[in-house]
Amino acid sequence: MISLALINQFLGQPPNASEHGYQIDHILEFAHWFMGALFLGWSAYFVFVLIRFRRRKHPRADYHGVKSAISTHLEFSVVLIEAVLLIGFAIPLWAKRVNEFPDTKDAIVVHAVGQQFNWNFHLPGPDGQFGRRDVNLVSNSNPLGLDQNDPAAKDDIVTTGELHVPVNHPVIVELSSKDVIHNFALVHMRIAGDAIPGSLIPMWFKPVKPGTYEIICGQLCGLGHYGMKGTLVVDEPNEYQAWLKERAELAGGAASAPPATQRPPGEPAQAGPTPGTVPPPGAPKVGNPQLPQDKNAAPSPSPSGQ
Ligand SMILES: [Cu+2]
Repeated sequence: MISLALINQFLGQPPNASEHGYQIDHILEFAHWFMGALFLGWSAYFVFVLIRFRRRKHPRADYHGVKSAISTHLEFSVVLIEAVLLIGFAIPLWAKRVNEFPDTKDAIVVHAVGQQFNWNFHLPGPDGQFGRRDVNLVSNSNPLGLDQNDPAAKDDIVTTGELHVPVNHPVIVELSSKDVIHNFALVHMRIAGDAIPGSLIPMWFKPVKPGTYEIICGQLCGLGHYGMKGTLVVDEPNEYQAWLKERAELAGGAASAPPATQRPPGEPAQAGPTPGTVPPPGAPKVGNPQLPQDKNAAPSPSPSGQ
């Protein structure tokens, strides 16, 4: 039976690293073998028909057609097997994925936000609460527009391109997008979900094998789609805690820095000493914060190069 299972590997499927993934692999194995058998069966039938009804032997067409019921039985068997695959396996597995979410108390909850052509991740930090995000605060150094004035945002962690999760722990990823439709695809975890602007779409998985895996975008989202990759690192619990601590320290450093120069519209400009964000490397110098915010914002080059 082991060699029967090799069809997935033969077709280039990477090894599974999630708890539910083996169920998906079983369906794929069965479907691949079943389709292989159908391909051979229909091909053999096609060759048989070519020979059996060749013109030399039947110069005139027979308008009565097939009298035996064998093709009806065969067709019915194929439909039955496909119905069992769909109703017996695929739909229950899908229902479990979308209905039986783990309790948010036991799970790691992460926001994944797609943009051309990157994945940004927002973790709530030790307080377990996501800080407020505002599209008006989005800048090169603040890709998610995290509002540092919100107390819940102080300990939040924002990373780009790399997400760490602990092994054997359910992870809920809430997907959204800043621009077009992307698809957050974790092939090794056998899970994927569309990231759609204006929606928050949850998906979940439980990694069972520590390692470094690829995050890809599964929707053709623009010219740079091919490069829209990230890294999912499944850590042992102590490594995960170390990563969290390191990230929280970085976030804490940012939180203790002066508040952002960019304010939501309508909010009065701050008096007193010059506030400023920490500019990203290579960004032009930030000028007088009293100027209108669009002059302060670092220019964001169009990623698509249009
Ligand atoms: Cu994309």
